[in-house]
Amino acid sequence: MGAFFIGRKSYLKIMFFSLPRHSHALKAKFPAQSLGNKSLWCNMLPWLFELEIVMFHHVEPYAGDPILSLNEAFGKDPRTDKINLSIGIYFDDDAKIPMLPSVRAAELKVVAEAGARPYLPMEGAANFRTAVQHLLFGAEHAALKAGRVVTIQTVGSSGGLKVGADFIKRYFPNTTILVSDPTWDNHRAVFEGSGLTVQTYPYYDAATGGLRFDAMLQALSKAEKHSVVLLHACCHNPTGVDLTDVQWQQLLPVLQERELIPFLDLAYQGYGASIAEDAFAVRLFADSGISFLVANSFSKSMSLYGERCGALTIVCPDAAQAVNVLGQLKANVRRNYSNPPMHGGQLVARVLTDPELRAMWEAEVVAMRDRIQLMRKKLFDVLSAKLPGRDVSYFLTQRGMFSYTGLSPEQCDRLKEEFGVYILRSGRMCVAGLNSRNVEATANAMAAVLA
Ligand code: KET
Repeated sequence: MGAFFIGRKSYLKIMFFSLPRHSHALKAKFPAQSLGNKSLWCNMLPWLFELEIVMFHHVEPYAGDPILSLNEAFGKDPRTDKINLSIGIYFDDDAKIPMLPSVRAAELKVVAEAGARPYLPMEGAANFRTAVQHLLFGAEHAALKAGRVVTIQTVGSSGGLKVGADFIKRYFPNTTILVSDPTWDNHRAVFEGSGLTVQTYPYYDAATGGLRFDAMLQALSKAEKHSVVLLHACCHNPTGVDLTDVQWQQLLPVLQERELIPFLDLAYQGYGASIAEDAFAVRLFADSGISFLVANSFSKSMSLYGERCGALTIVCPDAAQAVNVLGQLKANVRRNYSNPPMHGGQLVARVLTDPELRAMWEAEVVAMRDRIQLMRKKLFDVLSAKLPGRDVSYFLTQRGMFSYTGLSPEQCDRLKEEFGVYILRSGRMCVAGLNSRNVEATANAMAAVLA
């Protein structure tokens, strides 16, 4: 008998609860003829004990997510003057997540008309999918007319990225996905989670706060054929540094020449220049005839974070391939979560297709974008007055919700601990969390840690 000791209580617990539960495994491991053997019981107990007590002993602790965990820490911070610039959420000037009037009006109509709640198809609601295609490409785009574009409704654009990543892994199993250096932290997690190899291409220039465009082109011109290139269509996360239209045009032939597969992430449509202009890369690529993927989101543009409204679109070479691609996307959805939820997508479809609500929404997006711009300007004014030797003009040139402040992780920690100002340890600040009451305090805190 091995050295295995067990208390009377545990022994009884195991006999009563574990034996019946594991009877199949028990019969296989200890054949009936050995039941008369005394030592059987001594062998069986540690085995049962292991099944019961140490089943998940190899499960390691989760270190947490750099964005979501910081946002949770903010929620628990008891200080009343704390400032949340961590997560990519647009807050209004009262530090509230807005319920956009256009979306609210759409919701009242949708709820008034709502009937039974059947399952949606695997690919989502038809009216949502068509509305998304028109938003991305313009209603009259030749690629839509040719039937070579497929769109599925997904659980946020995160869901779109994940379904797209699984699709890539299945049909280009040995390919590499190239992401910008740096990128949204979750890109790497999603793509590695699908079994893909993730590498980076040069992007952000820490010296100038701008783009290393030549280095980016050079790296991509050497990439392996059929590598996937993740590109932020607008409002780059975390840097706020975007390609100009001319740079997108210069990038296109490199992608074509190397037969690379672009995967556009369009999570901030409307926060850059305008709803249409922010889709410039999507439309340019579709015009060119190349095949590519787009994951887009309504979390930020319609302030519908918790409704999880997004889509995955794949532009294919022709209509016949599009049919098969759509079929495989549906199969992927079926084996993951079966079909998307209904409510949020119907709000989005209503806002996009009702002319009055659409006009309201477009004006609301302009107001959100303008307010962020105003905060950028205020931050710049205070900081440049306080730190005359330091160039903080990047706050004015970077676009969208984020700016890369260049603060070190230790300076970010100090901001949080001493001043209650939460920005990511990478130095990313969500400018959309600033308002007329906290912008000055933020600038003062930044000046203090930078001095
Ligand atoms: N892409 C990018 C570039 C992105 O910043 C986000 C969210 C998403 C996709 C996912 O959005 P969804 O709600 O799934 O459609 N970013 C913010 C929130 C987060 O990390 O989940 C952020 O960076 O703070």
